[in-house]
Amino acid sequence: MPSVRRIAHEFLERQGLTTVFGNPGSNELPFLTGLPDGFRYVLGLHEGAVVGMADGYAQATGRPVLVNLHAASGSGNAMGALTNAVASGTPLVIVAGQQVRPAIGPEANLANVDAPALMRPLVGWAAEPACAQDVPRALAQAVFEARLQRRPSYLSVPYDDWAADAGENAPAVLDRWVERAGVPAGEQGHRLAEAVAGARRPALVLGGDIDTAGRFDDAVRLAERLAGPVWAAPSLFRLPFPNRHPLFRGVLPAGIEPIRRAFEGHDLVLVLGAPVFRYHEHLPGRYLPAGTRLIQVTEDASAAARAPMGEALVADPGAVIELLANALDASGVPSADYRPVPAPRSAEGPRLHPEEVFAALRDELPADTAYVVESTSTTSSWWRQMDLRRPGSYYFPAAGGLGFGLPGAVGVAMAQPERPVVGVIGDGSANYGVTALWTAAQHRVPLTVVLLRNGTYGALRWFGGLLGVPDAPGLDIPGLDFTRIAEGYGVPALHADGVDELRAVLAERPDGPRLVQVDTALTTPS
Ligand code: TZD
Ligand code: CA
Repeated sequence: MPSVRRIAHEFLERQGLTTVFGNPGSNELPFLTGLPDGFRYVLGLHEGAVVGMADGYAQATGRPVLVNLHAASGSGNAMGALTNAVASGTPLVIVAGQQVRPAIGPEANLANVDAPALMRPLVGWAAEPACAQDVPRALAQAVFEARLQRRPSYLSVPYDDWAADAGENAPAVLDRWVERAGVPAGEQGHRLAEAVAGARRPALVLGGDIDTAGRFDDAVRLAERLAGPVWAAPSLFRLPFPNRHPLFRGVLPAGIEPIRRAFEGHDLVLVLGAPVFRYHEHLPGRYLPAGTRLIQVTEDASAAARAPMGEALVADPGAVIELLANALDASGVPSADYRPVPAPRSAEGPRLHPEEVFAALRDELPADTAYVVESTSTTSSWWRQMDLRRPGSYYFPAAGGLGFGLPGAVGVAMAQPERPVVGVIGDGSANYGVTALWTAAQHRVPLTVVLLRNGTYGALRWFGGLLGVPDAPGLDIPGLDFTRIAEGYGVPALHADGVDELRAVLAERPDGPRLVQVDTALTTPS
């Protein structure tokens, strides 16, 4: 009879989960012995970076990814990063090592006392199998739960289980396949199409899920047929629509009152692939203007159930886009006239305005560049200067937890080595996931990190003003030189002194990782 480990490895191989992001400990070693040839273990030096890299990799490949963490301490280190993976619906399959079964009760060192409870409520499913023979089936469940729920799952496995005999039924799991279909039934689709076709002034709100699902171009087709304005959902983590398209109105501000204002005059708001809504700043008011009907289409049943207003249909928003685009006639606005970019603002003194940096990226990098952004005070500068027309062009920490950007960029670049990838990272944000630079160096990941150094937590200074807190301590971060930090992790780095030097450096096409630091002036997010 094969061992639990043999069956588990073969199952992962058949499901295509052969790239493992991890940081191991003693409990995990028995799972990692005898990995078949096709497996690749991507070592991260801190679990936050491990999850950030896996998140970027899974988002860019569109597939579940295996993450290997060490017991309670490693899982705990990963949890901040997991908040982002939850909000972006990333199917991470986390397998953590547990002490041997007889040592858990007495709480021997490295026993994860109640492993599933530790990870709830973040993960969609968490378990520790009741016996060794249930490990292969439970591993399969972890993979399918992550895929079906589009949420990380967590499996804790006592390390003595891996060598155990799997039992005669274990191979049955190897042939399992689980998928979902999310097309609305005829009557549901008909009603929705009628509501949309009958609207006088419809507006579209698109969430990051649209890009995740590969429906960026289909969304353009639908919008042009609707011929109404398009917003991106607030707290955006992927760009679902070309940001200079004539119908695009930008990312909705993440507050109740400004969203109501944006919808004024629309009889129908159709929200596709987003929660309603991920507000951030508390700006109270009425949710919707009087007479505005809101219909949300999402695959996430919880997002439908918890919305505070509106109607919801739990269905695949991609399938709904197709259904609606086919139901509407094709007399919409053509997409020819994309809005021009304004001249970048400049700053006083030697520092660059972030708009000058972003204009340089826009001009010097190819049009299909993927950007992973974690720079918080520069959001409005970013959208003023960028011209993103391709799917998979933009990633941002989905729950606002810093530490996704740098590792996420490494993961995206590993997933798409043929596509230019740039991390746009603040001097505050960089520190939360900085060890990912080492992984990038070891794997020679083709990636440019543009490090914006303004010497402060810029967004928090702005928030201090909003909240009437002008005197909070702990907001400045002087004395950081990321060229030396990067070199220490094995990544070549340079400091660009002016916009000409920056543009010249960005025009080069390196085949490995590099970091470009630039001093920038403090701006506000909006
Ligand atoms: N810790 C974590 C894990 N996530 C967070 N979001 C914060 C702290 C709080 N925080 C923000 O929300 S923005 C920010 C912090 C510390 C400042 C980021 O600084 P930066 O970017 O240099 O990356 P800006 O452009 O200077 O704001
Ligand atoms: Ca900063």
